[in-house]
Amino acid sequence: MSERSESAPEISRAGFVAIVGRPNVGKSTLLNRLVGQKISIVSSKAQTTRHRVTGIVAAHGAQFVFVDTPGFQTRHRNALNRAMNRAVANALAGVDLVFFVVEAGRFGDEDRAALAVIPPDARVALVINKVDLLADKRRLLPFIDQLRAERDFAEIVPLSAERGHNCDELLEAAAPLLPEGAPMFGEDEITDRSERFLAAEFLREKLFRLLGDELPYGLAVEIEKFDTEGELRRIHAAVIVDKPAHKAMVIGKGGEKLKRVASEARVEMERLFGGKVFLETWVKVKSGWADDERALKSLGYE
Ligand SMILES: Nc1nc2c(ncn2[C@@H]2O[C@H](COP(=O)(O)OP(=O)(O)OP(=O)(O)O)[C@@H](O)[C@H]2O)c(=O)[nH]1
Ligand SMILES: [Mg+2]
Repeated sequence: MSERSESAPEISRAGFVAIVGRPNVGKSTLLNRLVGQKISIVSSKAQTTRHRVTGIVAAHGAQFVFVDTPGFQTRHRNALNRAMNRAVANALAGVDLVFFVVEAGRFGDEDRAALAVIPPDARVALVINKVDLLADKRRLLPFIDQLRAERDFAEIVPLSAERGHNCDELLEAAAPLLPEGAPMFGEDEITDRSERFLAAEFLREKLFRLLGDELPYGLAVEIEKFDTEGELRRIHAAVIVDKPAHKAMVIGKGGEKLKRVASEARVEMERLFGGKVFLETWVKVKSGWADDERALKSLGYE
């Protein structure tokens, strides 16, 4: 084979694609799958993603700049929930394409509310995720028909983000929907978020995964120090909890829980950053932070 035919095809299209849907449908799993690296955190709990996370992919002659968003919320419990919905609306402004993600066989009021946030003039591709969970594949066609009645979709692609089934087909179908133009980011860039942001997110993911059901929603992570010395990153992170009683739950017996959380987060940071990480963590109580606009701003919420 000649060198020319082995090289990547020229990029002639580029655009922003927002990934939108109700909580827990697999938006972040899809972003990670498309980028080929874990940059957006994932858990089985709803409301895992709280911030806009950008992932950059070149495929089928196009540069996709994906924007993962928090699951759109229909219940506004506090200022944090409002900030998360704001992040969804901001991500939708001026994008070239929207991936609206649903779970195969499930379309309810929460999905309908998320769909309604997408501006009427936006181009939308419907992504039907988790098809691996559909025991009876014959249910897919009637489900697609049901969704067609909800909106005019430019493309409809059933896939499994977790297994990687049909994900490249989604990129192939979406590439022609992006505007013609030169790439907006360099070839080796995968996200516009900083290592500092990603470090906080990875730690929050491990907390979400290793703690009980109620705790995650009162948790946040603040990076207090992030120093790079050659290949080594020294990171000091504070885990913010809402109530004094939660502090002990995060730390665990003999500090065991926090140690495990930090060690799992460190492994993922080292994988993504490509160097050693020295991670120090402690827990800080900030009562009512999730309903305090000023506290939210200082924690990097929109
Ligand atoms: N079986 C199956 N599970 C999936 C698939 N994609 C995602 N999941 C699971 O669904 C859960 C939610 O995934 P996330 O990617 O965090 O979902 P999300 O839409 O980003 O959720 P929020 O950020 O909370 O809105 C996790 O437990 C994933 O492992 C899939 O294709 N098949
Ligand atoms: Mg998410």
